[in-house]
Amino acid sequence: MEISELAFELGANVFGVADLDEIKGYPVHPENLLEDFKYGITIGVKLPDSIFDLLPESRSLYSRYYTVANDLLDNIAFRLSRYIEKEGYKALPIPASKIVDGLYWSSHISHKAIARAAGVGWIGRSLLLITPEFGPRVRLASILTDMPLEAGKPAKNRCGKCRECIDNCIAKALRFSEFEDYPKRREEVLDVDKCASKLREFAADPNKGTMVCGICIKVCPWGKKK
Ligand code: B12
Repeated sequence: MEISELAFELGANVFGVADLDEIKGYPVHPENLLEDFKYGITIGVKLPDSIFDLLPESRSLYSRYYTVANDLLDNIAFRLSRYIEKEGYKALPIPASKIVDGLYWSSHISHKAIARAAGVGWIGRSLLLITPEFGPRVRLASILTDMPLEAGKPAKNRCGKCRECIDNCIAKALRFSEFEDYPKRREEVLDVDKCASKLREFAADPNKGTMVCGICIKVCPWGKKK
């Protein structure tokens, strides 16, 4: 069985492979994280459209399925890693949503960087990974491996003149910036503090309890029913 077939069987809705040379220079943690690995597998699960279409009223629902999606992604990444090891290769699953302490709102590696390099989508003006099929309505995880796989080609930005995310961000945290593949600095596009404080506001609400907002996801035309 192909590893992509197994991923879809386990519940993934998006699958791709990136040659890690494509993200050479990206600040990973720890620094030698990529040493043993040649490829980055990207997996994504799609959240139900209604969760986003009914925002902001549905934010407590989004809060619950945000966690369900993370758990499913971590489960799929865990089981794919076992499959890769049984095939005699190395595999390191990276959790869907883990902020590494001490790093300014960063993690071990950027799932979006791997997904873009794999060609499953592009980095949009919301700074989110936009897929042609589901827009940004997917959550991501990654598996690093030395298993010989066929890598995809990085995807080009297809946001065009659209700025729905920027104009509708309730924290006014998004800035307009012209970039083809990805902004050299995250801060060119996203005021992290403004976004994070809005998320903290929602997380403080007992009916929600997790750092979710979702408006930049809701308004993206690529995610809306065609
Ligand atoms: C820390 C974090 C946050 C922080 C900081 C945001 C940020 N973008 O860094 C805060 C709390 C603000 C946040 C907010 C949100 N987050 Co968040 N977050 C993360 C987390 C845990 C780490 C991200 C990280 O390391 N950032 C560091 C910066 C530098 O990298 P980056 O933003 O990931 O992407 C940059 C690089 O990839 C770069 N790049 C791409 N290719 C290459 C190649 C090279 C060589 C280089 C140098 C750079 C580069 O381009 C990107 C833009 O600069 C990731 C999970 C993960 N491990 O990736 C989830 C993640 C990015 N978040 C996610 C989501 C959904 C959100 C929210 C919508 C929350 C919500 N659910 O309502 C908001 C949206 C904010 C926005 N519009 O970006 C999803 C995005 C899914 C998607 N389709 O894109 C992720 C992937 C979680 C998941 N498992 O799906 N988040």
